[in-house]
Amino acid sequence: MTKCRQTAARMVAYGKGILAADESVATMSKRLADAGVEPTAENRRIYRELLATAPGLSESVSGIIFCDETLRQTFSDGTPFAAGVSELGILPGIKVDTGAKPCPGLPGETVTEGLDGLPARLAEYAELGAVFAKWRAVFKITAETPSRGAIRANANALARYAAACQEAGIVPIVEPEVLSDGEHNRGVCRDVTSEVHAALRAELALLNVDLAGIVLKPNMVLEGQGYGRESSPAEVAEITVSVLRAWPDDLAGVAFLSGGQSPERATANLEAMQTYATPWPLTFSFGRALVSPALAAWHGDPELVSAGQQALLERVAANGAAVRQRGELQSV
Ligand code: 5MM
Repeated sequence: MTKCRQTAARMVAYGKGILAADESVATMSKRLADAGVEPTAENRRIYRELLATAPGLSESVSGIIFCDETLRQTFSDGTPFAAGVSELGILPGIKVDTGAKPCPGLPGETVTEGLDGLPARLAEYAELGAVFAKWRAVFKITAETPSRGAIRANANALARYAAACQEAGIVPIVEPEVLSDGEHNRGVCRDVTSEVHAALRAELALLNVDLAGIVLKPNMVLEGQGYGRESSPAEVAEITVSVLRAWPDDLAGVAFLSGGQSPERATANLEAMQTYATPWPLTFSFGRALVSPALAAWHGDPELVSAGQQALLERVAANGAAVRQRGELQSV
């Protein structure tokens, strides 16, 4: 088994998921400011240390995705983040894309950038302790989008990133996110997500990416936020799994993003997925659905670090319990 396959298997190990704490400096600063916390590098560090050191986090969290800033920071005791979480039994990961930027030729659409110099950056991140990486492509549903051009450009970039990661011995989390903005029904989201995944599979194959050494991080198939009726967990699970069935059996695993769902809805949908027998585990790689309650509980008060950690642990435990139902609930 290659190193990437071994790491990927650990990332999606039974009962565990991934914590996405890789907000860019701009996004994290805004979230801190919205919570009444001064958006300084030190406060971003304190917040990420609060998350990473929540007692017992590794019971249900296999890995944490950090951003460049955090990977270069240390815990309060001087231990670098990567070494610190490794000692806690958690795999350190790094977001390596440089963001979704306007795509030339396609007004209103984006292509995620970060390929220039990527092999050298991956080598440095490996030196800093990262064993997996993440790259997110973003697709918005409107009457005209996503276009075939945007789908192809982003799928190609995701595949080039994935191939570069595997050459560096780093597992790529491959994240094609179809946003839930819009008034479409979940059938439209299914069709767009299917088209995006098909393009992605084709590009991954052309670049000889080993599916057993990647983790797919897709959106759940949902209605648009403005649609008016929320699909039930059973409906979300059925339609999401129907899309994922196109992926070969050797894919290491699927770890969903939460995509702006409430923490409770994301967990309920994840739990409903477990009723389906699939060749790959279906787990979580949530950002907001795990950390929003923690940020609200802490809101920068040093006296409330423990309260913030408890809020995180509550969501982590709920999602860990959900994915531990795999095997017990499977009926299809
Ligand atoms: C944690 O946020 C990640 C990075 O966001 P920016 O680069 O835009 O600041 C983001 O990619 C995240 O990992 C995924 O979207 C999943 O997060 P959610 O909140 O959708 O589960």
